[in-house]
Amino acid sequence: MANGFLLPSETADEFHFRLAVGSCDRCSLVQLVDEVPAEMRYHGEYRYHASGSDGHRRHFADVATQFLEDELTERDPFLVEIGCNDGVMLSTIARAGVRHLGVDPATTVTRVAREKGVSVRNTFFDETSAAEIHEENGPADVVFGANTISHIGGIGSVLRGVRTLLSPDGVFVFEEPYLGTIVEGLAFDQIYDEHVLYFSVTSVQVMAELFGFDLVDARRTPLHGGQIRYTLARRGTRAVRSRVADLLAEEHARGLSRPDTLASFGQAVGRIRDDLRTLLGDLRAEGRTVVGYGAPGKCATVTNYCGIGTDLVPFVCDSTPAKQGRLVPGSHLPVRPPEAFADPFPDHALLFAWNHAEEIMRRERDFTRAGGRWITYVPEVRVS
Ligand code: JHZ
Repeated sequence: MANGFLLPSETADEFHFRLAVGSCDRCSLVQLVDEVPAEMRYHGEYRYHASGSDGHRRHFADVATQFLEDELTERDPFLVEIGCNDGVMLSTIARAGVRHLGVDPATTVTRVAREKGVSVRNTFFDETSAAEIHEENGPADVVFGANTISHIGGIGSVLRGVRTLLSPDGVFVFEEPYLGTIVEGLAFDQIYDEHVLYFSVTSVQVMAELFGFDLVDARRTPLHGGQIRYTLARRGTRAVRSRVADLLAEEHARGLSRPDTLASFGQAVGRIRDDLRTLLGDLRAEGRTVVGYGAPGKCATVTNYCGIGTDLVPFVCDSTPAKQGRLVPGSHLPVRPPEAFADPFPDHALLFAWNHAEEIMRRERDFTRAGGRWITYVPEVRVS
């Protein structure tokens, strides 16, 4: 499990599952074949903090400001966030004094949100909790989710819940990893237990219609290598932006949902694995040192799929205190604090947190100045 960072003493009991994706030939939604139960993924030990980078903090402050300006303008508006994590978005809404509720079962991270003045309900969002929230607070003008809606296998219950909770002219907005970016950019490390659903505009439109919504907007956003922010509204209540038709046409022209497109993606990913293993093996044979940089959820997929153990990469540095002193799930690379990176600098750094490349490379410019080289592997293995 991508966020199942474990203590060295816990390796004997580690949970494993088969990571495989399939696509539905009726609605074209790509999804995990086996889903790890949600209670095993989001709980009091959840270790991902969404505020962990400058880029994320800026992005979500902008999202909140946009909601305040465009959607939360009527008297006493109400916004609900599904999966509020450490309050990276809701803290701006809370500071503006706007009524809000974060719904998130992961008590570790929501404790931080509460410290920022965010109201939280520690539960999963589904049709039952949505009805309770509606009963207690009235309708929501906005229901938002970022990197959470794609985590929920029981998406039907979520959409039924949103239908109950949303005000007549409210919007359901969610931004999630985009199948188009994953397939085209060969970002295979986005595939892991937390990402149960891999949305495309095509599949989200089918999903919206099935549950009485229109997909009224779909726009690209930059996080995690390129995502899409979808806006759903009750059928017939809002004009549909032309961007939706443009993206649908683009997906159709690219054959994004076609089985042969997905099969070629699988083959290209296999080539990346071979190239990366060859490179790391050659560096080891030459006596060069390689350290991993960042222990994102993605790192579990890459290290396990490519067979990267401590023989090739002795440890990984990550700034998240909750991950330090633990092991990357499955591959068991030890996670150390960022200070270990410069003590001394390795010859090469394998950049697992490639979506934060600019921020990390700026922070670690002494490494490059000292002659250090970065290894990236999406969309191809490269040393720079
Ligand atoms: P990052 C998360 O994925 C988890 P992950 C989640 N499942 C999800 O859906 C996706 O986001 C979309 C570290 N770091 O943001 C911090 C440094 O060490 O790519 C993080 O552990 N130094 C909710 O886990 C990791 O890298 C730094 O300077 O793939 C980045 O994780 C910076 C900037 C980060 O998310």
